[in-house]
Amino acid sequence: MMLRLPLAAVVLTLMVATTAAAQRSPVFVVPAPDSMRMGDGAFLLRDPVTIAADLDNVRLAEVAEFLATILRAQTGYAVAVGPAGGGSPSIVLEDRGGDRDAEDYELTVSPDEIRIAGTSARGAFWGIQTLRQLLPPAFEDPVNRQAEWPIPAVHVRDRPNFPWRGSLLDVSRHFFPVEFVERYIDLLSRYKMNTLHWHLTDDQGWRIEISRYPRLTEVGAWRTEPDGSRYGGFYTQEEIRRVVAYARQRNVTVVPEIEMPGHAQAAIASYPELGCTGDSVAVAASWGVMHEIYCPTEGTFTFLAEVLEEVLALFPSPYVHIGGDEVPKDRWRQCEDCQALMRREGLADEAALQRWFVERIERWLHERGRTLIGWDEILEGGLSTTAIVQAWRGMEYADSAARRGNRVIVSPTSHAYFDASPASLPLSRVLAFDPIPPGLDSSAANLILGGEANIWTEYITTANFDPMVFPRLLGMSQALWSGAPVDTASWLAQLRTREIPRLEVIGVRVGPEDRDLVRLTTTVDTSTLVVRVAVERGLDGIEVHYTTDGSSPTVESDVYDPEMPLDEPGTITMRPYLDGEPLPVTRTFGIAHHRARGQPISLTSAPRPQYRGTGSRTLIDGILASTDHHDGLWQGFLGQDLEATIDLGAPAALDSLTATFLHAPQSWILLPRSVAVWLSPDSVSWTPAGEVSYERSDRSGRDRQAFTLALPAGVGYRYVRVLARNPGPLPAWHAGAGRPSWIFADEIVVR
Ligand code: TNX
Repeated sequence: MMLRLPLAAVVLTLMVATTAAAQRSPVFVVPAPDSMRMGDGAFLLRDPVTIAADLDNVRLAEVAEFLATILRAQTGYAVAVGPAGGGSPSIVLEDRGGDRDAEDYELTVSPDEIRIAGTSARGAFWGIQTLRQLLPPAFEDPVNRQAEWPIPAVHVRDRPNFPWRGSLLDVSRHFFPVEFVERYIDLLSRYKMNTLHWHLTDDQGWRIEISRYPRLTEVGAWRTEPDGSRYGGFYTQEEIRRVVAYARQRNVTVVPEIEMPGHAQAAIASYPELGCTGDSVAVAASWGVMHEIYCPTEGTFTFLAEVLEEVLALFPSPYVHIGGDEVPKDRWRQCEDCQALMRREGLADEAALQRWFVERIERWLHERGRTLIGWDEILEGGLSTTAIVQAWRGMEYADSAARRGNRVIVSPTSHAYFDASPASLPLSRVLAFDPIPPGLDSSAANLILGGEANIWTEYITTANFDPMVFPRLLGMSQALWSGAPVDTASWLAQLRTREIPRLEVIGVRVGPEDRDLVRLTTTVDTSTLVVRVAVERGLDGIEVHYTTDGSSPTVESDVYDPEMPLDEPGTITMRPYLDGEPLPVTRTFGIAHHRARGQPISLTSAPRPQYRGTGSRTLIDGILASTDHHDGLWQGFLGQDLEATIDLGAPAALDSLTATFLHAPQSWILLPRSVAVWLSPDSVSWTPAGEVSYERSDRSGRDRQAFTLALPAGVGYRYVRVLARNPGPLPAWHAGAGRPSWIFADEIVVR
């Protein structure tokens, strides 16, 4: 006999506060300012715009003109720059007359006015770069025209943590045209990176015109590639002046690097007498460390001084980089004159000869008011403390340079070599970069000037430059400007939704983000119901740590072995780490044991092919999905109901049934209108067991919603049928109004 059950229609209205979206700051600035407080309302930028600044202050007038040029180009409005004091300007720029090199600024946007005040004009300039990021990405679109652009009211006080925030660009291994270099300088400047370290000479090409030595660019700028083709290029002095001026307008100092005594084969190919053998050599056409190095003769020093004289005339930078890295000494060892020189000068070995070489150049530069920078090899055998060391081989070199009293620029291979693929140097690791070696006392730490992102270009050309440099450059900017650490996952998420879209509008082809680099996929063995997580590695050296208590895994947590079966009930959280740094790809799922787990199930309509979950048994496989509808554990149905029939194998006394669905309206995923359940002893006669629905008023958010029904106690049923009704077309308020809704179903737990 059939027991008739009353239809339990439960309607609950859940008032879920719209959380995350409303609470997050309406602005996201890279690098994060020191302090940022939102105000009320917004300033409406509209035609015409007036910018007021003290025009007698040459640098400030130039900064004002820079802003005016951008505003004209992006808005089409009439933008006038006028003297301070008169009328009611839209934007006021101020130089508070402090230290000329000070980079701090204050930016106040209120509904009536925008005010940018720098301790110096240099600081005020950075305020402009912050202001640009308060505008939406669409502002960067050169053809988009709007009658007004609202800028949210905000008060920003900001200053950099490190004074040296640079990027090396190697133009020797591959050549980058002037326009490309300028574009990069513009991008550096947007993120408050203040130094372009221009690596102009190396074995594979000499790229700077030197009037006194024309063969450097007639011969040294060109190489014959293994396929016989000619490759090369160089910058004329006029082009170099243009780049330097372009950079100065953007607060970027261009520091030239003229490599010596090693990485000099292109120069020696041009003037063989600069080498120790006098033999003619070709400009190098392969990568690596070459043996041809400058011979320390008087002729070489005359050449270097004459080259550097022209370099100093072109670059107002107080710093000149002379390389100094990777100097094989065999040519010096085999050279009679070198050995004689060493005896004369009392130099014990070739390393001491290199020190002598660098000291001589250092003195020469010092007399001309310039500071020498060299790679950390210049530390070997002693070095004047007026020189700056650029540590690249590791943090320990930064540590020893600072301890002996030299100022240091830090760009270790571990964090700053953007020629490494994003898979081996992910953005999250760049973001975690701290140029101060651990354990350094504070007086030595003060000698750490900052760092650089090194773009060595053996394998980087204009074609793949963007994805190799972006978004990692933004991580470097954040690491060097903002002292306080950020929450990696939320910074990366905001970067993705707010700043990467801007870069894309600007035309930067942004490379892979960290979350694209590791994939964790959950599989289940349909017969044993053992779960495994496959770790698909784009990266070497990943360790996945996991917890089973719902907590977030740390490096101390257990390491997951992909062979390890997971079948104990509980919550499993996995998080990959690369060299101790977490990657933003956490995976959470639950394992539940229940009556229906692993039993035969049939569906009247199939899920969409891209959302099949773990296969035909997804809804009873014992794995509980996360809130990510792409996690491979959900089944998605588009515009259709879900109807599932489960065979429990034998009649059983049942207690409750819980079916879980995803609420993610912004992904067009709504909850089912209702979930109804029927029970049957024989799959022929069906008894309704109840129906449940939840009405959600929130139009955003993302969470799992369990639909639970109490089942009649004391009666044995073998078959269970669940019908989840699709809510129909997306409602009027939805961006996709009228289009079909998705419903996403996970486990049907029967107890
Ligand atoms: C080492 S870093 C070099 C460069 C190469 C780079 C490739 C440094 C001072 N020297 O010559 O381009 O490795 O990663």
